[in-house]
Amino acid sequence: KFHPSRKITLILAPFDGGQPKSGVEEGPQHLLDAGLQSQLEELGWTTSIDEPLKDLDLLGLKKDASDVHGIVKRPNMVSLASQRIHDAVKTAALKNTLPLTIGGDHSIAIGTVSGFFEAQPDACLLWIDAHADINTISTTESGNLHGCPVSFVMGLDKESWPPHFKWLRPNLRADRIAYIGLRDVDKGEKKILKDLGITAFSMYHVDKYGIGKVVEMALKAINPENNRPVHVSYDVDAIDPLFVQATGTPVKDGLTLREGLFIVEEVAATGNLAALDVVETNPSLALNETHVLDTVRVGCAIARCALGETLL
Ligand code: Z70
Ligand code: MN
Ligand code: MN
Ligand code: MN
Repeated sequence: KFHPSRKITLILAPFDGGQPKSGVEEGPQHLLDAGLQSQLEELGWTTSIDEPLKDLDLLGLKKDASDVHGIVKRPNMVSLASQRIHDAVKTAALKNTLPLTIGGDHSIAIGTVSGFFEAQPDACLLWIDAHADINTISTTESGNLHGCPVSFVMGLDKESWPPHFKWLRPNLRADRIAYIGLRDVDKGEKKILKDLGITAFSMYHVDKYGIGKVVEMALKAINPENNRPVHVSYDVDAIDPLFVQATGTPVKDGLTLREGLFIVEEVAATGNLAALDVVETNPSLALNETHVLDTVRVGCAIARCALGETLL
């Protein structure tokens, strides 16, 4: 029953406006150059690249110092890009293809999650990350919108939103998201996770229960009958910097590469993976070419494992 269409729409999101470091917009091209598309075809998927988004960086979206809303940086740029990505993901899902969005920074998930959940309102979301990315406009200390996408798609603190996000209709419920890999969560974010009762497994839980039990518990919480489409939003910084160096905010003591791949293998085994994001690959932040190749290879491996490579 694994995604019966066996068709992937590759959505390239070369976007860096959700955080300060440039280079993350080069992520998608590096994964393509590493052979991502042929690797997926090899697994039996038909792939097509969403044409309009190839030139996301040509939308005229330049970092502009006057694009601010209080402490929040580049609300206009992030809103325009995520609206475009929202449309692409929604269209891909409605065509019964699996949207695979390659970032770019994690602010693009404002578009991927809201778009996918418009097409599949009964879906659930697995957020794999060192960070919770659930800061609101009121709690963010950095003003970087890649630290806020989950609060947007949940509609938290909507009164404070920059006016640019009027197009966005929040459609993610607190009982439909689970986290794995957390280890760098802000105080304000911890309070939100607690107040809303969101299922969140940090590295502490991975050590305590083992990754197998953690994935089982995460899926049980958001998809108890195993009948919901699953969206996985995968920030490569969930995996330890030993394996993933080329990313904007490496945080030590993360998932081993095998643990990181196991998570998506297990989702593949449920047969319900229906949307995937792979974000925060930043080739400019590596110390050497080996680091770039390692990180890009991990990005491709996440996609392949999610799409069934290791299923027997
Ligand atoms: C912090 C913030 C973040 C990724 C950093 C960090 C968020 N909580 N996400 N790197 N990928 O700025 O809100
Ligand atoms: Mn490059
Ligand atoms: Mn992160
Ligand atoms: Mn993230």
